[in-house]
Amino acid sequence: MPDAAVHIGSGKVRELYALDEDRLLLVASDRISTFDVVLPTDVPDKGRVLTGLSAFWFARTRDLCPNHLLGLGEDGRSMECRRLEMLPIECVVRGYLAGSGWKDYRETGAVCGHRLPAGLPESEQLPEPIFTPATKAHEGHDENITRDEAADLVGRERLDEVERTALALYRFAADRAAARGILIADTKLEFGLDGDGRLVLGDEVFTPDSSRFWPADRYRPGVPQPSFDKQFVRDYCEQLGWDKSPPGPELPPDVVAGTRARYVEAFERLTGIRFHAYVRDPGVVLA
Ligand code: PZK
Repeated sequence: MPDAAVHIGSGKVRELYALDEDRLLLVASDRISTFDVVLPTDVPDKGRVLTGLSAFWFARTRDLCPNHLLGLGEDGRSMECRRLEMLPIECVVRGYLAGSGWKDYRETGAVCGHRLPAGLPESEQLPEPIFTPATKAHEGHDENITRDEAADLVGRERLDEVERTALALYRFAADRAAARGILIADTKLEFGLDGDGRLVLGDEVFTPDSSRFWPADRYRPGVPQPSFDKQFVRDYCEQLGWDKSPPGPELPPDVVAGTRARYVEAFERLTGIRFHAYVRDPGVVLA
């Protein structure tokens, strides 16, 4: 950590520092959350896996949209970023019916104004991916909004640009991931504007914390799907009978080890790069 860095924000499992006027440092911890609660036990290397995956996707989507990545820390868990004027919306793209998308569809037949075919089962793949913006409320409690509400926040033309870009990014990542046995059911992207008003992709991208990753070989519409990364943690918590209010339970060593292995497996499958090679030299994901 550069000693001049000033702490300017905390996410549930990440920290944000200012390096200077134009640059930020985004540091991913090994903390893990489940059912919206951060657990007291770390999952070793989780921060490195998420940072490496994000950097991998940033490097491969630059032609679809410029992004804020400037460089990786030699620890592999921090990213130096361009400072942006962030847009006040969460840009969610859904390829499958899960989470709040499934809930809204069941209740209204539509998600964020997208009218969908009747009779779709939970977890079904949508005919086309849809852009479903949300407000930036306190973490984990974002509220879906319509296109008109999103346009009031960022302007109609900017929203059209964001929608086109978000859909193109999702298609790119979801296609590659599916070919490697991981379904990206949905994802949350965050965009900002640079000093010239150009749209720039920020935050973290196509990680298991910003997206729903499902194992493709167990995909079966009609029921909730297991999480690629957090299923051991969820199963353990359910088996304990924890009421899902803080504090969360400590995780036993076998659950930690199994979960770490799933994160590393996601990294290796999606990137085609061995995780130990990334730890030795984080720059391998940028090549
Ligand atoms: C920015 N966050 C989310 C909050 C975190 C992350 N490139 C950027 N320029 C300006 N602001 C941000 C970014 C990015 N990315 C991101 N909030 C502001 C956030 C707290 C902790 F790790």
